[in-house]
Amino acid sequence: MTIGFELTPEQRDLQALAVKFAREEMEPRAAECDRKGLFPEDIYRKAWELGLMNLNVPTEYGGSGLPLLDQCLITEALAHACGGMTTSILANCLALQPINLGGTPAQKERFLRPFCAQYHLASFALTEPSGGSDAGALRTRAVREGDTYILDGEKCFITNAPHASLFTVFATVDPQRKHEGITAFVVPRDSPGLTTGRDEDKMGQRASSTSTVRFEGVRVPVENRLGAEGEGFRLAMKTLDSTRTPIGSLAVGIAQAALDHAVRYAQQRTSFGKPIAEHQAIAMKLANMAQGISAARLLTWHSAWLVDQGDRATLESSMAKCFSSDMAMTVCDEAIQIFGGYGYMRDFPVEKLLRDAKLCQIYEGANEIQRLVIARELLKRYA
Ligand code: COS
Repeated sequence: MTIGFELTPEQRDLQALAVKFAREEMEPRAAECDRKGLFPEDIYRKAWELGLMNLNVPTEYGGSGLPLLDQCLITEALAHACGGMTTSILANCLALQPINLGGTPAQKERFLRPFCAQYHLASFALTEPSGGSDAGALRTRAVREGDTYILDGEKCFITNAPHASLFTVFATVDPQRKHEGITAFVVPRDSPGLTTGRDEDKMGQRASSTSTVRFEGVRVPVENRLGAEGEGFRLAMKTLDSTRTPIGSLAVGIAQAALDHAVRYAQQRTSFGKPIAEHQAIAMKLANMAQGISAARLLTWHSAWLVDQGDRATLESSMAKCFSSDMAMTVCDEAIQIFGGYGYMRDFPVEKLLRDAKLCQIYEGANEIQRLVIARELLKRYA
């Protein structure tokens, strides 16, 4: 396939659909949801009705099976309106990806199809209170008894957990075996012994919902295990190889919103007799912001393109996620600076963007982990 930057008519249509939805449905509610910490499920339901959720579910199971590049275009457009809502909309892709990658055809039929037939939310349950970065050291236990596993443990910071009907859960069948013991399961919400905690009061992305998930003697049939025992860690890593790139796009969408606000403000606001955009100090900031956004967008497109070619994109997806989220923090910070005192006030939109961008440096692997992954992959290429 040749390299091109022109979107196809279908991609432009998808982008236009997402932009329209973001402007008409998400943007008008974003500030209120942020202030009150509301979870606007009616918006998520509408996103599902329009085909803006479950983008990675293959067509044979009723989904749209979109290439990752198309998913990134949609993600960026939605995040321009609200990062938190976009995280909740994307969370299904993260939770369903282990089933896509590691499920048998029968499991895909059983677990994926219902998500395309009806609106449901799913959660990806990997992180634990004892630590999220060292995923190989997780403590949730899965003990086999006949044809059933008994799950015991606790997960934390799980997106959409209070509202999810299905969880992809990573547990260990033998903690001594570290990552070799980790096994993935699909666990329905109504499983006795599964409970979710209170909705966390977050700094940003407050329209998404986050809580703990507890497993106390939760019985999971062996048919709900994804792959063999011990294959869960690699499945989680492969999942993140494709889902970190859209997080990069989410950060790009937030940063683009910050730049758009900053440019409009800098063109209207005058000081020393002219619009502040015409002062070099501000113009340089705008130029740097625009450069960072373009560079990040291209990294996300390249990483998504590699995944769509069937290539392993461990390095590129970590770069896309890490660079874009760091860039988004810088751009939002500069946007606040351009707004001056107004930027610090909740009546203006840019401080929310900074709070929303911050999470992109932390979730789906903290940026320190992304740098570790990048360095390891880089050194392999020199070995
Ligand atoms: N694709 C396929 N296999 C992979 C892989 C990938 N992207 N990454 C690692 N593996 C394999 C390795 O090849 C290795 O296999 P072998 O046992 O056959 O050698 C195995 O998995 C263990 O990998 P590694 O030795 O790299 O594991 P580490 O414990 O050193 O750490 C990191 C790996 C730190 C990268 C991992 O724990 C991680 O990504 N942590 C962050 C977790 C995260 O993102 N959490 C957020 C959850 S969603 S909000």
